Amino acid sequence: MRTLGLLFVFALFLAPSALARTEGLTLKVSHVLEPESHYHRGLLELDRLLRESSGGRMGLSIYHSAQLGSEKDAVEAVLMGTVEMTLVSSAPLSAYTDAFLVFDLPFVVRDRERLYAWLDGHHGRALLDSLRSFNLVGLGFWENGFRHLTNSRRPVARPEDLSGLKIRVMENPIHAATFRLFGAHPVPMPFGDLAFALKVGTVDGQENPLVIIYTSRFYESQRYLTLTGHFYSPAVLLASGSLWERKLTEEERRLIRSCEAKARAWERDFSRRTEEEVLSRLKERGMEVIAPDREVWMEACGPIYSQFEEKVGRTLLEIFLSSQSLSRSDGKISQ
Ligand code: EAX
Repeated sequence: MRTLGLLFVFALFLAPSALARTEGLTLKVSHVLEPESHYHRGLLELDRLLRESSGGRMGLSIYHSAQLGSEKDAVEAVLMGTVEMTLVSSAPLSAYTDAFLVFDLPFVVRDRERLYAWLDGHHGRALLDSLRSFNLVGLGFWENGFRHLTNSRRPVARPEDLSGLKIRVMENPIHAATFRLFGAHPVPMPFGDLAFALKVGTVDGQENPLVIIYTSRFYESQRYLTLTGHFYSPAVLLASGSLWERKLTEEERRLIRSCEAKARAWERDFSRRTEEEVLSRLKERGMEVIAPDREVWMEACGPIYSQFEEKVGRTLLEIFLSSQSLSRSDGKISQ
């Protein structure tokens, strides 16, 4: 009896939250995209996997369409512990760790498989772990995708066609600088304000993966689509450090990690699989699609690399480029 009592006290000490928890655990997770988006579908898959493997004890409640604020707000809420998780593009994380800027360089990602290998290996893990000092737990890199350009004014085939156009960019220094080199007026703005800004003409264009252009119905105000693929955005699934350390048991953390890995693979696959279908739907909705000479765009933004290499970190940049089989000469990168 005494041993049993001691064991019980010991178990309480080891796993206070699980024993104290009489009800299931529903984790609040936010994102800024629409319910048909790859983010939302991937999170639904994570919810399904969590429920299935926890026997219904654990699940997600998903807040979409920036209901809980912009990506910047969402990261802050997770850091403060008021929201448990968020799925955001990696671009806003450069406000915390400069190293995230490496993905924001134009044309730095050419091959998804090579990128996934880097993100899922020790380099990616180290990057996610650098967020721990901000009370953020980076669970894994999901996919936002290759970004393409849309506008309401004219067919854009070369950077000079952008001259005088106001293009919304993410709140990220490399994105703004790149569009300045392309000759546009970059306008940094949170995603939640974008659809309205396009509709009323505050900006003439924007850039995002095809799945977002479709699910956020940007085709309603944007006639021209240029398949530049100038940036690739990874997405990061973040959990609050307070949740992770204080509210979850070891077993629950293990379960979340294993479901996250499966949902991540599912979401990447979904994102890739639907790209072609989404492009044909955008054409059906009346978008004029331009396939530009990408070399010309690469040339135009070459100076960005030397401009930002110190901020990104020279060593990190070299390691990343060589992992992607890219090399740099005269400030330009090539395969
Ligand atoms: O993470 O802001 C953007 O354009 C992003 O693609 C979006 O927030 C998804």
